[in-house]
Formats: sequence, C-alpha cells, structure tokens
Amino acid sequence: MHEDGFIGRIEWAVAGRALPGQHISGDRCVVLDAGGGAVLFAVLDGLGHGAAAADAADRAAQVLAENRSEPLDVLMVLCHRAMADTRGAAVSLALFDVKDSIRWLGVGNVDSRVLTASPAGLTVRAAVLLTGGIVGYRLPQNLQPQTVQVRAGDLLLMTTDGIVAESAEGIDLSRSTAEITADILARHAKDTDDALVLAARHRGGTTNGVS
Ligand SMILES: [Mn+2]
Repeated sequence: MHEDGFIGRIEWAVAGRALPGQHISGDRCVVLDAGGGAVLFAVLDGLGHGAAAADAADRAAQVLAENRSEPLDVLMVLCHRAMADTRGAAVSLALFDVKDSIRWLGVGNVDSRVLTASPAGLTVRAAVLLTGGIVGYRLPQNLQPQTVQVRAGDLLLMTTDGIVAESAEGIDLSRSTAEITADILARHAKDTDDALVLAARHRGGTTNGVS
C-alpha cells in the first residue's frame, strides 16, 4: 500500500504492507486536514495482526476523522473508548503545524521522530516520548503531548514496530516522501509483522527564502 499527497504546503506519504502471507494489515495511518494550516497524522498498530487488529485500528481511525480538531490527549481518550471492545492498538498522533512545530503524543510502540539536515549529516532532532500501554485496553494516566520545533525541510517519520528501528543513515532528504517511505518499507520491514511507515514535511515557501 502506497499513498501520498499534499495538504497545503505539507508533503506526506505512507507505505505499508501486511505480514507476508496475509491479506489484511492491522497497521493503519490517518492523514487529516485539521484546519488552520495544520495536518493531523496518526499511525495505529492494532495488537497482533490480521482482521481483528485491523478492526481495532479502523475504529480509532474513524473517531479521529470525526474529532480532528480536538486536542491530542482528548483524541487519545476517544480512541481508547472507541476501541474498548477490541484488542486495542498502539497509537501515535502528530499534529503538524505548517508554521514551525509538531505536537505529538504516543501510547505503545509506534515510533515518531523528526530528522533534520545538519553539517554532520542527517540527525534526529527529536523523538516522541512513548508511554507504555495499549489504547483500548490500558491507557496511561498522564497523557501529556509534547511540542517540537521544526524547520522547513525537516522530516517527520512515524513507523510501526514492523519496521526495524531506523537510524537516520540511508535516508536521502532530496528525494520525495513517496520515495523515502517506499525505500524504508523495502529495506527495513520485518518478516514477522505488519509494517507501515509515514513521512511528512513542510516544503517551505515557494522560494525557500526567509519566512
Ligand atoms: Mn506491529
């Protein structure tokens, strides 16, 4: 599964596939125009894999679409309630503000990080602080979204645990997010799980000048 697009000046792409031999992936992503130049990204990994995992992730995806302008901690609680009679999921939410920041919140094992170009090469600017738990089954008491500053061109990367923990090495920021996600999926997906990777970045102004 490959999808990509633009919302305003934010370029995004996702690549994913089911566990080899299976038809249905329990990994999902949600890309929503949150209004005011912001885009809400969510990556969900239904517990286990297959149809039951997909059912859990689908419930969360629907509730996010219906409540996209709510704060991230509220969205996490809504996902929790919507998945109460499912096996649950790991959920990472990232609200990409077109101006200069990403606000994010994660429960369970979906990794989110921001990569930036530096004189030393591509480095990790920030990684989401993941809280243990299973959304739909056991939600942590303290849900505290964090905000990271980003610059035009910085890459938001969100991966389920079916992707081998990715270092910044090997990612070429000059390529499109569609190429970057396809490449990560091809090179770093595990044979033992569903796998999904989402990438997004703010492409800056039309001239890449002062903004
Ligand atoms: Mn998984």
